[in-house]
Amino acid sequence: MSEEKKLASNEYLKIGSNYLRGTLAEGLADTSTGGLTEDEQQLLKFHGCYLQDDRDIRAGRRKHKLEKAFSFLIRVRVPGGVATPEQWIKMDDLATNFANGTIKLTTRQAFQLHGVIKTQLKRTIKEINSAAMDTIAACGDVNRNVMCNPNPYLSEAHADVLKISQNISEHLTPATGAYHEIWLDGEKVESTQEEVEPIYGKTYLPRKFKIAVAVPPSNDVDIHANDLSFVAIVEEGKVVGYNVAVGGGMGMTHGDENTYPRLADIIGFCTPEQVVEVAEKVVLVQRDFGDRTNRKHARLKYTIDDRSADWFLEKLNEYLGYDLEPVREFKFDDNGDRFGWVEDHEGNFHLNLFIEGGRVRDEARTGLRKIAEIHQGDFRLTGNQNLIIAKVAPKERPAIEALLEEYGLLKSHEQSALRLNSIACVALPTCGLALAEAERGLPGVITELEQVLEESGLRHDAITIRMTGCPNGCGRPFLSEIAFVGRAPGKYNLYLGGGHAGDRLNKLYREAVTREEAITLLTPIIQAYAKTREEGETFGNFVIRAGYIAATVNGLDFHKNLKLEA
Ligand code: SRM
Ligand code: SF4
Repeated sequence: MSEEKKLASNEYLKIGSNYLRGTLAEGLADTSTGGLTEDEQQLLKFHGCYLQDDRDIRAGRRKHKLEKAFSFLIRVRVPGGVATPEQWIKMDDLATNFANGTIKLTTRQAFQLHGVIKTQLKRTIKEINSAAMDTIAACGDVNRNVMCNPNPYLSEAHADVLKISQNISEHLTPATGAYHEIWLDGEKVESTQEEVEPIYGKTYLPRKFKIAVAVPPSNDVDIHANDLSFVAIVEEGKVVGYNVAVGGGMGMTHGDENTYPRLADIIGFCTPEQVVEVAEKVVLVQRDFGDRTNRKHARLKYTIDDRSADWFLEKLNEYLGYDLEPVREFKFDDNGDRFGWVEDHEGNFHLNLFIEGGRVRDEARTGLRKIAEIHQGDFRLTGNQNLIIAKVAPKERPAIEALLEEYGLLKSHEQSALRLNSIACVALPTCGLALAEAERGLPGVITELEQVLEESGLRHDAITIRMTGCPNGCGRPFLSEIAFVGRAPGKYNLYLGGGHAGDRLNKLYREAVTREEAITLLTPIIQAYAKTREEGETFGNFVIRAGYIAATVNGLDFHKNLKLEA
């Protein structure tokens, strides 16, 4: 038998933190630095914040022997992506008063504020809570913001899945009083009182945990990037239950073959009444069997690969005390958004706007605030970093359209289909892990590719394209038809051949190319696609059929990468 491995250092930190308190309160009160200690930074994540610094000015400050330009990222949970106009206005106020003047809509339907300085952090979080939102468990080794298909045209079925995702979110929110104590001046739990964290226990989960609820034919939440997903099975307009998918994930490290993106396994079916219990038990199996010795091997995908999906299902059934039913049939068409106005069964209207890179700024921000001031419905953040102005009553629509027109938003979705199907993660200048640009880099790459698309008559053909500043995969690049994954400043690994519905991983096509080289490589492939594609053939399928990407797994390629048929 091999020697018992040492736990990862974060495990000791969690055990010793007294349910996520540690020395956070003291660290935040220390005004001699804009930063926090390493341990405090790790604990702060469970409270929804990251310490960052402005990387654009890092070198200059180092030269002048100045402390890094520290500031904080705050991630605000929005379960299912639904926010009220009041909450939008609050985020807008906070962006102006305490952050960098922008609101970031994330790939998991949450809000982010960047650039909040230490002395304003507590006040900002208090204000977020005053608008009935919170930041607890937006990050950290716990369940994160629960995603849900946000498209309201799905009528009753949609209302059901939204409720389910909100219930899962509530059930899996950590119970610790630390959040209230540190940020909201809540009463201190006396040290003699034993606090309990009923689901997670003292050491929480081995690693982050992500859940999504999808409604076919849309896979806009990208189930294959989530540890756990529920796929609604809708019959005659009613949700009869959910397929259960486990073990999806994106993150990998360049050059480390033990890390890889992985598609989820669809292992069974449960009724709507069982969903929250199934979610809890999946979390418990991962809590008990996940690898706590190596954080690069601690996600559920590795727990399953180490033991098999059959083992996992057996264990889950054992924890549940009953068996999941067999998987039901379903089909995804795509993982993008459906832009423009739609009318629902109640006669209300919904407008899916395109927000490039999810960054709400300048004129668009002013316009959306003005809309929030008069809007009676709600706002829905999509998993593709876009925004739906939802539940617009017919009599409300002209006033909203006038504002959209005034602030240049009405035609936001009249872009090339490539741009509309793009995602870029934040990357530079705030992300400490970025190796290359993404949010600031992808728009220009698309502009250049648009020329080729235009000449080839493909302006309106949806091809998914995603760019991330590193292989952690925050923009879910490995599930797109074209992906740029940051390798070094100005250099990307180019991937091709993902499934158009996010149901097949793409493959590495060329390593460490510049943006210009990538465009030169892509140009003839796009031209060939225009000329020789078969009826209805997606770009991802074409590059494999045409032989640009090998259709066989050679042992080094990604796990389970062969599912050619969508
Ligand atoms: Fe992410 C870490 C941004 C969705 C996988 N992610 C980070 C950090 C916090 C960097 C850090 O640890 O210092 C990034 C902050 C950048 C910044 O300045 O804002 C960051 N991730 C984001 C967001 C904001 C990207 C965006 O442009 O929208 C997304 C916030 C989602 C949210 O609201 O919760 C975001 N991150 C994702 C996704 C996509 C998803 O979940 O659907 C993934 C891939 C799915 C997955 O988890 O497998 C993802 N982020 C990671 C990883 C790699 C995890 C892994 O298992 O290897 C890291 C690094 C880590 O955890 O060590 C990371
Ligand atoms: Fe940062 Fe990498 Fe995530 Fe992009 S993919 S936000 S660069 S961690």
